[in-house]
Amino acid sequence: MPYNFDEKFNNYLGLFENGLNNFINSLEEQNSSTLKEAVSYSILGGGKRLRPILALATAEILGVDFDKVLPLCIALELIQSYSLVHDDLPAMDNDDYRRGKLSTHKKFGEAMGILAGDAMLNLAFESALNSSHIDQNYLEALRLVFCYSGYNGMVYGQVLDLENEKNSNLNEKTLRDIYINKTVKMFKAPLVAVSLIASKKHFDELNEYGECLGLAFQIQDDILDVEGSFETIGKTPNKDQNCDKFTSIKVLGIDGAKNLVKKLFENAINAIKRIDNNQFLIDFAKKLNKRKY
Ligand code: GRG
Repeated sequence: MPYNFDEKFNNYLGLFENGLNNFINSLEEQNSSTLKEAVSYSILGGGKRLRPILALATAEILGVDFDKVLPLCIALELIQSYSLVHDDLPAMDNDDYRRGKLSTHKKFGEAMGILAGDAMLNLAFESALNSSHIDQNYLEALRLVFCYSGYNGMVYGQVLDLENEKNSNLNEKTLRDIYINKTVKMFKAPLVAVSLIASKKHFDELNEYGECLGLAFQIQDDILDVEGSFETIGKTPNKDQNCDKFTSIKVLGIDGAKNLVKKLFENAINAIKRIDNNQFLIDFAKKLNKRKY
């Protein structure tokens, strides 16, 4: 069959959504249905599913069976969704909308927002370990995912982000540190975790691709905050601007930020050109470069 990006994307998406729906449907019915409702609300319907799609595409490139990585894909999306639920809480970014609908705490109350997020993180462990293919490589992949999403990754990035929100002396180095931890590591995780499952095959190329892609994605997020609308981004626009938050726009200006995004996507493509069967990941970067949400 001739290669077609949209078709391939939708195949990966279908595979992932099917696995995720099965996982959520299989959650035990409890005396109170609230937790399942809040978890389902937070993870189903909405979300671009970029990280699981990157994992599935990498699996195909490296010749790893999809059923080996699907539990990890579900774990990645549970972590992604919990982080957004917690990020929207009043104590953090305080946003009433996410993925085009009321944020979880607005729908279910603040305590349920916290608890649904906690449950999703734990469900991520359950999903990741619910595999019949657990070997040393797989355990290394899991260790990396939980490292990149936690103390030495996304959670640390969120701490830096909160601590530096109002820091007008913030320099480029600290900003990069925030972005690498808050955003980039969760982009690298699906790529390099699958490489670890495949005995580190093409680790460096995938790592470099993920780093450029993640950084470009975060700077785009800063641009979309300024230029996007609620209808396109599905959350409150101008949030950073209104809070006078220190972002890449402050350091580079809007045109400088756009130029850097372009350069980073080029670098991502150059990195992945060094491996075979790269067309989907090249096109993925090109598509992301044009994103409006
Ligand atoms: C609360 C521990 C904790 C961490 C929060 C993810 C995050 C860290 C904050 C959310 C706000 C933000 C701008 C994060 C940077 C990464 C980012 C742009 C996430 C949104 O990813 P998308 O666009 O979201 O892939 P969907 O909804 O498509 O999954």
